[in-house]
Amino acid sequence: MKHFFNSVIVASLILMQGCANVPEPSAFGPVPNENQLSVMDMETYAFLHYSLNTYTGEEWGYGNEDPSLFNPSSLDARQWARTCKEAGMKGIIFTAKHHCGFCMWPSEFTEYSVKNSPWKDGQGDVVRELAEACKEEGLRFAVYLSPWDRNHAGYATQEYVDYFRNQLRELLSNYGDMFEVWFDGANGGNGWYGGADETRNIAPGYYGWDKTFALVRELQPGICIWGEHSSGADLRWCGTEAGFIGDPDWSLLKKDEPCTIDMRLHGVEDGDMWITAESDVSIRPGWFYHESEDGDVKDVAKLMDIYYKTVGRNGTLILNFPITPDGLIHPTDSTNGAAFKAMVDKVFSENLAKGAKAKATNVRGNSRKYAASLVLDDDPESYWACDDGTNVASIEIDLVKDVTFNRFMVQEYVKKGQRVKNFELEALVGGTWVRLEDELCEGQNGLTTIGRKRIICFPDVTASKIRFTVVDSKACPLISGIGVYHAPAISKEK
Ligand code: FUL
Repeated sequence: MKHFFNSVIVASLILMQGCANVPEPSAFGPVPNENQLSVMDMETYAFLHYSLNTYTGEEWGYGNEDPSLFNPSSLDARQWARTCKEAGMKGIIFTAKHHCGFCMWPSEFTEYSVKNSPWKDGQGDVVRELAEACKEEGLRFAVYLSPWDRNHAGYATQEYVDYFRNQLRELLSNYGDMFEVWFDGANGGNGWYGGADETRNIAPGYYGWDKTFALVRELQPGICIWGEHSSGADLRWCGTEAGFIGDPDWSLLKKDEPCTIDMRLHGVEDGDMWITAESDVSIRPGWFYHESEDGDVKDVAKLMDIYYKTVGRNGTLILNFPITPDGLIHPTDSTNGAAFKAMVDKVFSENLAKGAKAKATNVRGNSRKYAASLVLDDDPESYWACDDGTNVASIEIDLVKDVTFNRFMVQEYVKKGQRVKNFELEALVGGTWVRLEDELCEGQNGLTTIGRKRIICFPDVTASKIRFTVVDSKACPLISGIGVYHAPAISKEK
């Protein structure tokens, strides 16, 4: 008997030892850096567009607009920060300088700024007011500094590149930590250029981005750069300003290959650098405020559609709020923004699979450390993993009773790479497995890559079990989260 117990103990120790020895999966392909991960986790953040355009009705100022136009009666950066927070934004990117060249901070390198406006007798600094307001509201702060400057006399010469870098140094040194710097791609063309009033085109390589990016990283080591991928940007433009990212969306590009619009939309499956897709869209048709658009503010239904097609497609969303000539965010924009956050919270507050039973066709080394059930805990660091070489596997979630749902969310453990190429989703409806497709991907057959977060939308289905199957993956799948939700219908009434 004693001999039997000893054997059991020895066997248990061997089993436990075996689990402890299951090797951690290695990373596959490019992985995000810490800065990228922190921005990806923000999911939604705001743009605020505000400049002389706000007073001229333009979208792109020519560069000769009079600074005296800038004299808001009620500029309140705290109202901007509060409104953005109430809309669920985790940070704000501010147009410190748009294409017209007018600086919203008193730059020491130009006279074309708020210091020569009547606002606060030229003593004001919009960038500082917003940086402080963000801090108070617990939001992260960032700047948009347009490389194209239609005011500067030296634009298209080296003198301007030096000026641009000086401005960047000024902004990144004096306003606290920033999460992102945004270098818009609109470049060259006609403009005022200090009175030359002509067309200036720039040669490829003009901005010397490698050097500029090095400066940015030296000044703000925790920042993400939005811009030229070949110089090592962290975030890419997703190819549209309409509020959607492509499907599939790989967070990868090839560093030495030019990036086409198609690559911006979808990334590149066999890319050699990690670069998250960021989608920028305005809550109104324009980026800047125009009274004529007051009746055309995106409503909660449209904003949810955008959310599913951006955050739900492995990217991030920048939602723009224009500032009015008074210096405020318009009440309709605030109301719709808050309704958007309320709806996101409502849809995703209750994971209907919480507490359900999960079993998988393969678990790495049969170890509890990689168990199927880990997809249902709230720990983003735990994940279900398969054995190396097992790239096709299923997980079945037993909801125990019939549950009605219309959203499915799945997350890969991207710290070890984006791996899944295709997956299937099925629901057990009245004893029959039924395939679910994404109703937001019209005409597409099958569900593609996952990445940090993928949300699938479909009409209400009532089922007792769900089966998630990875049908093609670059390496053994690592799934950190699964959620099942029921989104209420959105009423069309305003
Ligand atoms: C564009 C710019 O040209 C627009 O004016 C706006 O700033 C938008 C966010 O990026 O490309």
